[in-house]
Amino acid sequence: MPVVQVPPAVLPAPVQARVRRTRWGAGSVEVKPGELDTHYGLWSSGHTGDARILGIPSGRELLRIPCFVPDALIGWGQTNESKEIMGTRPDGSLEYTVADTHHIHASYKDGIYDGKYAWVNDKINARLARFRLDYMICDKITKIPNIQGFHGIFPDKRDPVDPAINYTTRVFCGQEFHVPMPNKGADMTDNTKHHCLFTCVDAETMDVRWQARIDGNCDLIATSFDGKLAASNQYNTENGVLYPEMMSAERDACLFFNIARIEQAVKDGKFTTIGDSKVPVVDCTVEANKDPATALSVRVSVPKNPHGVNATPDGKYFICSGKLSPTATIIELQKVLDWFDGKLDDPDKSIIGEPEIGLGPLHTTFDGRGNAYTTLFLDSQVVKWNIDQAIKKYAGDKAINPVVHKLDVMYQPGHINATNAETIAADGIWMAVGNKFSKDRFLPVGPMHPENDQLVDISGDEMILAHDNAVRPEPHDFVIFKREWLQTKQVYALDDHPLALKDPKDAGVTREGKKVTVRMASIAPTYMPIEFTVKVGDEVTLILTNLDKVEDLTHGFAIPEYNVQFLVNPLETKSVTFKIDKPGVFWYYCTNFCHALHLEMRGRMIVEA
Ligand code: K7E
Ligand code: CUA
Ligand code: CA
Repeated sequence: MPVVQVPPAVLPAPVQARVRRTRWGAGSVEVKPGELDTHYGLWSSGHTGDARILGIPSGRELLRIPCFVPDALIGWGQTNESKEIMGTRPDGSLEYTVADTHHIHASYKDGIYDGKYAWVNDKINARLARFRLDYMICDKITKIPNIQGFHGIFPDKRDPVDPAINYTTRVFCGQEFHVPMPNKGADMTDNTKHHCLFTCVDAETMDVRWQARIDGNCDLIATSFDGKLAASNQYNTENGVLYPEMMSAERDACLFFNIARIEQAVKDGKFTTIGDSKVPVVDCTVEANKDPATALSVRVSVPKNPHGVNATPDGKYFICSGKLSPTATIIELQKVLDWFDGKLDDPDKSIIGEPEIGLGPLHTTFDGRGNAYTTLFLDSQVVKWNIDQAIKKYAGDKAINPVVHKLDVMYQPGHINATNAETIAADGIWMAVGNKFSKDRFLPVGPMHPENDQLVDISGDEMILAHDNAVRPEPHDFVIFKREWLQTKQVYALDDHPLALKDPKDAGVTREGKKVTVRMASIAPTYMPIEFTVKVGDEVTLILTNLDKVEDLTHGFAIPEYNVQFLVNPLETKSVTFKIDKPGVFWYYCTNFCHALHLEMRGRMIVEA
């Protein structure tokens, strides 16, 4: 949808206000009955450990996608298929049942999203989950070895060397907390032996390709549109353990990685390994990378405990926020590449702007018209500022004020993102702001407050607050993009599962000793079979295929006293395995309203003593 720019100067003031509101692009936030949202939002969920799909501008939550932690609705963490993705202990129980998702990003092709994958991190247990966006399910989880406090992620946007690979093939992962390497009980109080790693995961196989040992830590990650650079802001260049130590330096850094050189070093065998891990680890510490001709990484200094690093949609700059400094730092990527090529003597000369924007700057987004929008945690504001003006000011024109507008938000904002803003096609229509506190914005619900996601119209000169949206704590990051970039499939294919029951005539029970396999079909309003008999001491594997192929015709399957409940969507197959330990009659039934005879959709598991 092109933004219609009506020149307001030629209109009377009251009309200007209306024109700006209704015709300057964004229009009404209301999505009327029968209408659809114009944009998808991918939201992390924080310590509920999953991800969410929102419609924008309505702000409606359309779906939660479980990944790291069990989900009672769909049976995630209970079905054999989901347990295999999540990882189990030898006794079959889940390896982890808690997670903390922060950063979610989607796969790229030609600088925009290709609608194929998205990834999210688990900060608690150092895992990376991948979502298939066609089915909107988690299909792989990778445990990152050797690290703790896995925080930032970002997919690359193309290959640094091969021009034919114009799409995502890597996901970069940052480690925030220093640990001994290996972390197996030695060097526990010797801080000099604690390190952080920057990790590269293969986007397709989800195998860990390589890691890079660094000084200081990683926080957020950004990648360049040309594929050549990835970077992490570092708030703890001091390698401190206590927060006063972490705040002792006036400037920390944005640490740049030269991806092509690192991968060449891995190919050339210039790496070590850590403990039992086979992952190649290259050396990206400061001391080892002083010579630009061979350096794998370089630090650009950023004032004090920066948080957030974001790539501008024109591909030219990375912007870091000061957090403890009231500034944003603009780093020109070509100049960083020039340093690696020996054409720039000091990496800090890649800094081409450092505007003062307000207190507690955290994250930045863009409108595609040259403006940046940064959250100010301490001021409870979003500041809109002009990147070119900030560059001109830094170059010497002190009279310039790059700040365009400030908007109060409610309250203490963290992440921020505008429509299409992480791509080359930022459209400057809507912007969402994730506020960590909501205080008085909603009906009181006791001590535990919701958070407040606010939507802002950024299509005009000034930002206009469009609506408040109470959210369950606590999403951190999110991306928003036009709905045309994502085509989902509404029905599974029977061949997606090797054990799908293709013909209801094959439904029934087979037994091998104490192992019983129940192959079952659901066709509204019945299961096939509607009765089966097992014995105490058996181990039952029940494989259920939903043979209804009508969109939206989802069935549930629950067994009382056996702790079984999961969903099967149209043509989906899932299985559960459980021990039989109680004799009696147990009505299995459909939990998901599917048909006029939904309540009649039930059958009996008869358990003989
Ligand atoms: Cu992305 Cu919340 Cu993990 Cu900033 S972090 S606010
Ligand atoms: Cu099937 Cu309700
Ligand atoms: Ca610091």
